[in-house]
Amino acid sequence: MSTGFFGDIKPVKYEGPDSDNPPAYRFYNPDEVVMGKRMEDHLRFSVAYWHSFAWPGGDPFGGQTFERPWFGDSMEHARLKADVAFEMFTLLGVPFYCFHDADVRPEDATFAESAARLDEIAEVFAAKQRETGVKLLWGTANLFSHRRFMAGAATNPDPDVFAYAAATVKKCIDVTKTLGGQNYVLWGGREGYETLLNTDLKHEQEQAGRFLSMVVDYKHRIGFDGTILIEPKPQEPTKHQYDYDVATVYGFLKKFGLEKEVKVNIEQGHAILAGHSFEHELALAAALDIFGSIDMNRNDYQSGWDTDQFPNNVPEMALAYYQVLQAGGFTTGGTNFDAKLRRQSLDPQDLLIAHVGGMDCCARGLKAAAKMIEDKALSGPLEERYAGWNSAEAQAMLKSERTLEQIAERVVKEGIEPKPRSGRQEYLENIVNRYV
Ligand code: 3MF
Ligand code: MG
Repeated sequence: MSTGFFGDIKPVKYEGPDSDNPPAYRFYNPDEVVMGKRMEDHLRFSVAYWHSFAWPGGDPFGGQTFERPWFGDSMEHARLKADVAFEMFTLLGVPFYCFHDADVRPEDATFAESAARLDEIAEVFAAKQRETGVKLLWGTANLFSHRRFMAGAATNPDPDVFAYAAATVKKCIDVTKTLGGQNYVLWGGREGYETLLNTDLKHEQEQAGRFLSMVVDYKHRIGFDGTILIEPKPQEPTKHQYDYDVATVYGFLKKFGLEKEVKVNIEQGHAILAGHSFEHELALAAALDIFGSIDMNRNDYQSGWDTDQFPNNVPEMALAYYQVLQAGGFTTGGTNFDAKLRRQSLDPQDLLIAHVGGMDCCARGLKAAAKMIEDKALSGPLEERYAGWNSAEAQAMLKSERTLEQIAERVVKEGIEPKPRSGRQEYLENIVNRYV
């Protein structure tokens, strides 16, 4: 039965580019086949529970702007929130959702009571998943909002907080597994520091390594076959976060021997905060074989902080999906909108419209990327640029069949003088322009 929150709106449908009905898909057509696969199976859209249903609309200068009938601290509120959330997933026709423990139920007085409340809501979710066919893309624990985590969770100077965080993550993995979640995400919002003056960086790195190793052990012990994902972010809320970017996470995983066990959930806005482009982070993760999933939300380029806006820059998104497709596409991952409304967007319809627009932009980006791949628009020139490496002698250098001295000798003997060739950047940029 409908909660009535969204009025008498019908499920959002694909109506084609010419539709002027606001809640309609103009480009996202779930059944349309792109590069041999349905769009829905390529994009694997997911709604983030927290921004849409738990965030009150505050900013650093002001509090709540949204008035929602499910705001409150009781389990009744939590159940109403679940009703409205699944109503929205169904209206949008998204296949997945994601949540933190703290988004879905209020905490209780003790750890055990809070865990019991989580189980109670998980039962509600399980029934709704069966009823609607919506699935869990990933579960996660909120180890950053409560004051107990102010100095970190796994990297807290207090071992009791480390233990509390471990118990919380164990519980959240259990619930994620019960709900058939396809991944489990760890984002270390407080895993970092405010000042080195009070921080034993080496000790905290060891704590983080031990923590993650236990998570991976546990996953295998209980037979959870989802992917463990780390979500990099350089700073905010802490001044420096240990999971700074993809390269930093990879170094950390290598150090603790976890590079085959853990992948990354890359967020567009976090990539920008780290001084990279989104496509850089995606390409690097693919090259390192740790690409997992994406959070498709942008920052305002002027504000310099994490504004978590719905995506709307199709040319940028085309380059991102180009990397996703080049990496072979998603396996357990997907496109999660870790995006929130602007705090003046008060109406229930705004929630729908925001997701519809984001999904349409993703569809356009995906289609442009697929066309570039099918036409070998970029891969052709790329192959040509590296073609010299196909020669037997070049391969011998790569495959450690030559020493530095042997190479030096050949350079002299053959009188090798390299001839610079154009990188053709503007030519390639113009090619991309034809697709977006
Ligand atoms: C913060 C984020 C987080 C993560 C979430 C799951 C609150 O910038 O992006 O959202 O996505 O904690 O890891
Ligand atoms: Mg995120």
